[in-house]
Amino acid sequence: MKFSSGTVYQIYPRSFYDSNGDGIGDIRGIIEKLDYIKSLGVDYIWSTPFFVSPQRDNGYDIANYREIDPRFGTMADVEKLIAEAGKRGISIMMDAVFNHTSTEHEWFQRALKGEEKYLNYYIFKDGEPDKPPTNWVSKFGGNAWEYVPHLKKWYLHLFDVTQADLNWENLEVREELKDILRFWKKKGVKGYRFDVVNLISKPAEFVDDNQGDGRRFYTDGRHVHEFLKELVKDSGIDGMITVGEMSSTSIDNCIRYSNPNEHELSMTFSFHHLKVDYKGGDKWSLMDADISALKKLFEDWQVGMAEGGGWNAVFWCNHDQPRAVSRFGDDEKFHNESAKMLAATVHLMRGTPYIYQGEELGMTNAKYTSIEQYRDVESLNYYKILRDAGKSEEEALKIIGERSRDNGRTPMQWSAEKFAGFSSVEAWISSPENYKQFNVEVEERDENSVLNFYKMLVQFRKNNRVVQEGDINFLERDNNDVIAYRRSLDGEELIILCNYRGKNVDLSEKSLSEFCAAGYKKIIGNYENLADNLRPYEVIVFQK
Ligand code: TEU
Ligand code: CA
Repeated sequence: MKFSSGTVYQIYPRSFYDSNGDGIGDIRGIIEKLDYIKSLGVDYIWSTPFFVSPQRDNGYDIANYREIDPRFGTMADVEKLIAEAGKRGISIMMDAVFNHTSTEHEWFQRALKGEEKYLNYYIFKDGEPDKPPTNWVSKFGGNAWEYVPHLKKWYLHLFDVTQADLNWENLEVREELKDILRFWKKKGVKGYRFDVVNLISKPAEFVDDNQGDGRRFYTDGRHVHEFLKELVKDSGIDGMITVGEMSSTSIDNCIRYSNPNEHELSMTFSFHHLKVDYKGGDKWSLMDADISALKKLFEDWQVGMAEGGGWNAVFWCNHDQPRAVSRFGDDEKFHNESAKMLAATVHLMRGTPYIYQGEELGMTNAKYTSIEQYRDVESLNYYKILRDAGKSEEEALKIIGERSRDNGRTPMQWSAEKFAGFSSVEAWISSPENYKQFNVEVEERDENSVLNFYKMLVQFRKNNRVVQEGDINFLERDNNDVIAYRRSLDGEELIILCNYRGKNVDLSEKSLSEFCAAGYKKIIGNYENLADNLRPYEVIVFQK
């Protein structure tokens, strides 16, 4: 199902609102804040996992798919969340982490005991302790295989060593996963977000990758489309809102994943546009964002997916990403302007927009000064890898400071009070100082706030078919400072002009006064009046 009129709000429960004063956000915390979420105008909540887990990867290491981690609450709380959200016209999407389980999951524990059935649930290979089956690299650093001495076998983990990859070739595994979807559907969940779902189909042969880290052998793998079709059909979730998280994918594959005729998913998250500041493609090498590359990627994906009948999830932020305003905007001098400009860039595109908690406030990166402040397993692993590679403490901290996933995991900023109004005690992870400036209480009162701009964008999409259904084509294609596009439907037209620089820039195709002379009217913007050219981080939406 194509979902063009609405918006999804992503919640990271651990950092959303702590209802019982233990410093960790929880399900009851979400329930308490449902009226706030409703005030945003969103239709769906996607919550990241709250299932039983040792929390090595903050819940993406699931030990039981049908039980709630007591840190977050109880099954009764989740049922109440679904019901209370429903009363407010909001549906819940569940996070389905099906590429791997925690090694504490019963299946893996039974595999460790040597039970044949469960050994086949995972990807175990016979071998010697000093020679992993392949040279593939884990996404969190180090080799992707772990040796189990008493079994004389290695198991594959594309992520943390405690996240063992499931063997999707095994029909029994696929049946288990369908059952989990049915279980949650019965509970009233209305959609699913599938974690790294394009990595589920591994190759027939496991061989070394002499060109890369192994990803070319399992990304968009040989049976992935088949597996998805089967999963969706058999579990009876076709017609629900589903989104697949696609790692290092291609437009062609995403068209197949999301074209309604294929009966796989409603839409796909892709990440190429969030790598334009990776030097040489390496997340841990810093450079300024390449705006020309960003613009080219937006165009390729927006136009390419439209041509193939695919559907994008459009977004900047999630719990794995640094904050967009710190990364592509200016989170000090032009905080308000750049946060709004970035929001407009994606919310008016063709696709379903996602807002990640706090993004609507213009929340910034964490701005930590010591490695002790970090919590994420990936950041801690890479800090060590960078230090071992000879980087000074200062250099390593600068890199982690820009790239850490913890930048997106600081507590939601509810007010200027102590602990940002998130909790009555110190949170599991600390807040940037600027929570006193950027928070719900302050921004609800300020008509000009980033928060109110987001609310306006959500309503604007709801009320304008041209945003939902319109064609898209890109303008100012050779302009390195500006991202611009046109949406059009049945004679209606919108022009979106976004300045990605902290200075005044000129348009090259048509000036602002020429737009006005041609009968275009400015209907949205982050500066009051029109000037001769685009001011720092200015966005203008013209309508005709
Ligand atoms: O993310 C997949 C993923 O590839 C990212 O974590 C990636 O490693 C990151 O953007 C840094 O490069 C999903 C979840 O969103 C993430 O939180 C989990 O850690 C991961 O899967 C494993 O389940
Ligand atoms: Ca709590």
